[in-house]
Amino acid sequence: MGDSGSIWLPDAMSTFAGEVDALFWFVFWTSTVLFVAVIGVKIYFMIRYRRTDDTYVPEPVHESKRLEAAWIVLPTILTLIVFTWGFQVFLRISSAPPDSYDITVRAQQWSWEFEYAEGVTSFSELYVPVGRPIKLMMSSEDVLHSFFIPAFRVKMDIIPNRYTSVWFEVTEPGEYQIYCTEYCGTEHSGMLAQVIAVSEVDFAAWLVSQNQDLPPVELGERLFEQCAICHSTNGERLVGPSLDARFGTMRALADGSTVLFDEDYIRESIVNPAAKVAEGFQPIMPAGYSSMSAKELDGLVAYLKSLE
Ligand code: HEC
Ligand SMILES: [Cu+2]
Repeated sequence: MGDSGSIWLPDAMSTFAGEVDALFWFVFWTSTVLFVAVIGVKIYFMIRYRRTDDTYVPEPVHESKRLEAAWIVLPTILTLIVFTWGFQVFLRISSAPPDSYDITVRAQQWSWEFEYAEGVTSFSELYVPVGRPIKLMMSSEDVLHSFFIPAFRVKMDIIPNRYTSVWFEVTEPGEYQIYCTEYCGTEHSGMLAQVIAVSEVDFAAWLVSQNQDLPPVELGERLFEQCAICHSTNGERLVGPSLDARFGTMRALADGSTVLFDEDYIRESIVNPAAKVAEGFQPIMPAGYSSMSAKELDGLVAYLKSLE
């Protein structure tokens, strides 16, 4: 996280973040000046015209055309400035440059999946090259989520059955926090990811390294990042059961029966989680993993098998 921003705003690390901030400060300071002026005059009048004598009857006040014109014209000008300025910034933020690099974002309770043009996918880390516009096409596999990168001044709802998109261009290499900012269930606050912004060269190298065939256990370990919000591998009970040292043991199921925790059971638990529900847990594991490739499933099975 860029922690060196002011207490008001985090560091501005995208090309348009400065424009958003400028507008924010304009609205902030005009509001502050108006607030102080209105309250100040009010307090002055309260004291100046307070009732000091029970018999005193003040002169009736008559309208002042000049004053009325002023408080109609000035706020109108101010709101028009904020509107035209805001609309310009809004247009710039909402239309990605045509030469953007596309990344697909899939949100799911409670993890992020990023898929790059080259067919590479990553979980919980969004790699991007610095100095190049990045466009994200985002969708949800289940409920409402919202994608938020404070340092880039980027925020957009992610809605089931519909695409939304944002774009940004990062100005400096570094790591920046991604949040989900739409309450989406128990582990909503843990639905986090990092932007890893690196140079063009490093990004290309990263893509190549990801494209290499990984040994099954390593592939499984990487895929497991999306499961880790619900499954620990150290015995800790999260939303789902811990998955270490399970292989070859008997599992108690909610319907009172038992099942051997073997390759078949792992596979079935992933592609059809509702088929056998572990005792003491809610059947809330997402059904979306049924679209995993055979290779990915093999990797996950190999990884879970390898856990001591
Ligand atoms: C949203 C939370 C959630 C996510 C994400 C999730 N699971 Fe689960 N999973 C559960 C819950 C809850 C159970 C227990 C209930 C059941 O059996 O359906 C479970 C059960 C399992 C079981 C059976 C465990 C046992 O001890 O019987 C396996 C294996 C499993 N999950 C693997 C995975 C893998 C692999 C992933 C990632 C690809 C994953 N899960 C993602 C919640 C989740
Ligand atoms: Cu969410």
